[in-house]
Amino acid sequence: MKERLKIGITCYPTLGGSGVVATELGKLLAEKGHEVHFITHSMPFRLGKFDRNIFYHEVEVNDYYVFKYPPYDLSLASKLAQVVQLEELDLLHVHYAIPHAVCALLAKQMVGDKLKVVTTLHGTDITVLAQDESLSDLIRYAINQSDAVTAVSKDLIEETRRLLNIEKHIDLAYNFVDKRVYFPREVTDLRKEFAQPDEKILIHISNFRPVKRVTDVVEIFHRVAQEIPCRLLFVGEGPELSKVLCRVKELGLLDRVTFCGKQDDVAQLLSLSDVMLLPSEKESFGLVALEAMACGVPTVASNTGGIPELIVHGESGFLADIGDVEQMAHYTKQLLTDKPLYEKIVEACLYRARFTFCNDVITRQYEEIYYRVLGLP
Ligand code: GMT
Repeated sequence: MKERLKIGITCYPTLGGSGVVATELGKLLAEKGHEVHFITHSMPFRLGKFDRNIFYHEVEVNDYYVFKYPPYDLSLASKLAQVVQLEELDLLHVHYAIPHAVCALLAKQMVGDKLKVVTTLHGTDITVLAQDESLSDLIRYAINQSDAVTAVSKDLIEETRRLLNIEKHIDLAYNFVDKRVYFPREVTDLRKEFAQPDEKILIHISNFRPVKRVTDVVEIFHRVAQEIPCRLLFVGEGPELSKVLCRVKELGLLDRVTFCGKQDDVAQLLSLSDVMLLPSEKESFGLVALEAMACGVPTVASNTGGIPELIVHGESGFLADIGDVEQMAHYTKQLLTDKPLYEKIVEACLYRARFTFCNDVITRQYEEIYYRVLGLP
């Protein structure tokens, strides 16, 4: 093994693709022998079992009475600096430019230049926040001052350059899945709890934010269910949930739709599904579609952001214009009725998840970036 590194990781530790990627990466780095310190406001939800190479440092926010807003960012910067010094960390890998990269840069100013900062952009920090003029200069600063910046798709790299007028090199590091966790599980008994043997299962997993266009999922399902016996599983929750529930009721679909709420172990639910629906307005990568792929479930998605880099239209899933629920329903029906096509696409999904977006390849890529910024051979 090359030199063992001491790495600090900061992310949003609650549900969400960026938190999942950051946590899984940390676990894989620890498995490879590196010492990994998570520095977050709460325990990352996928951290799981004890590992002697993994440490967790909780950021506590001081809610002093003169503060109108408790200063989380300052508490984080201060905690980062403390942990770096105490544990002699080599680098901080922060997920999201705002506020995490800014906090890491402040910590670097406090402890000295020897500390390196690697920033990973996940999407909304650019596609939403960078459009806000009150933040764009700060995001540009965070990116330009980081020792290395990575983004989860080529599309996100281009968008970052375009929106922020940035020339700095940005490394492409796609999201990944751990093939030991995401694989087609044996779920015959569990499947019986959701559908009859002759029924197909469609699934949607998200945080139900407007950007996910979850009501489109209902529209697609409505069209498919008119021709094919099927059921729909919703996993996750968020601001659009009540709107979605209303539409399900309006269309008289309540008895065919299951709301599973937030779930940790989605590999099981994916494995019992036939098609994943992801009609998002924007998706810098679409981790959930990769998780589905790895479980042998093709996705019908919108042709937006980084999704076409993950799903090759007609080969490993299907893509349609944003909001084109007719076309998405058409592709879903095609998948559910054309068995040879379905099997061919499932095989392509499994191959792509296992060999292109797999944990070994991407973890190695991140390690190379770490060694590069630290000037290690
Ligand atoms: O999609 C979300 O709403 C959550 C968000 C996050 O920060 O976790 O997801 C972003 O990062 C994921 C991991 O890199 C990507 O797979 C998602 O596509 C991206 N979401 C958007 O771009 C809307």
